[in-house]
Amino acid sequence: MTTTKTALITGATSGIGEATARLFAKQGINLVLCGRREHRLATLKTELGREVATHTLAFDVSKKEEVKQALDSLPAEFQNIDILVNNAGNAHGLDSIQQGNLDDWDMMIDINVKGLLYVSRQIIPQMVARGKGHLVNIGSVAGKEVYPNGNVYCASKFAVDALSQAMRMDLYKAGIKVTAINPGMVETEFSVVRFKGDEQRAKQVYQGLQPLTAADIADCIWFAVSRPAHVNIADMLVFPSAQAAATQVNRVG
Ligand code: NDP
Ligand code: 8X3
Repeated sequence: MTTTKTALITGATSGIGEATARLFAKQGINLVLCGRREHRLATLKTELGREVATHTLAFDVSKKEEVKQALDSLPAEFQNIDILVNNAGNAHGLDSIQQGNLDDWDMMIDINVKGLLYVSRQIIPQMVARGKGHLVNIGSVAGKEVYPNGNVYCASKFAVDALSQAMRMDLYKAGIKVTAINPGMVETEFSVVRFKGDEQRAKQVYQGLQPLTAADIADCIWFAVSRPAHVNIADMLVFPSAQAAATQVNRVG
């Protein structure tokens, strides 16, 4: 007998999270979609709700009380989360350590690290109680190596890398898999957010190469979560073919 699974995806309103929601819906996975932009959540609910049961939750992952309130409000049929995709996150700024903006630093640590922890802490106990579940943490090449001016963003993703390893150690005996997916350059809203809405500067990041798409990373996430029960994809580092390391990018033209 096959039972329908339910996935909770943070940062489902754009980029990698949205692409993952679309792919999961095609695969018949019921969805809890999270993000702050309510109009985008509503649109996704209308669209994907035609394919699978879909619930949306608008909250800021960096606000402890909001996280608790939102996740406590899940209707009974969405309370058993089989797959948690910890994807919400962004870079804010690309400044040297001596010129960094403290508010940018707070956001990156609060969202990328503390947000991932708050959501995970709320969801993991029901996985432990049921003896099964799968956490997919979206890290980055920036969590494997640092690059100039990447400082605090890299630190936040190194923390995600550490937490993925630590979660695996704490949870494997409870029957829970933990996967880290670490993308290189993916063209999403990521660089627009990093450069505070400067679309021209964001475009330049991907000039002269074919970057990954959000759908490429959704494919990797789906690969990881669709393995047989005895297989855990622990860690994936995924580059566009034109990238070999954080600072090694082959641009043409
Ligand atoms: P996008 O900017 O397209 O998506 C970011 C998502 O995170 C949005 O859905 C946004 O939703 C959500 N989010 C941001 N801040 C918060 C918050 N405080 N509370 C709740 N949700 C939040 O970027 P990507 O899809 O590229 O990024 C997704 C993940 O992938 C991030 O963790 C990023 O670090 C990682 N990554 C991206 C790479 C890239 O090159 N693009 C490479 C490696 C890793 P909303 O604004 O509605 O809240
Ligand atoms: C996002 C990719 O290269 O800006 O994590 O760190 S990068």
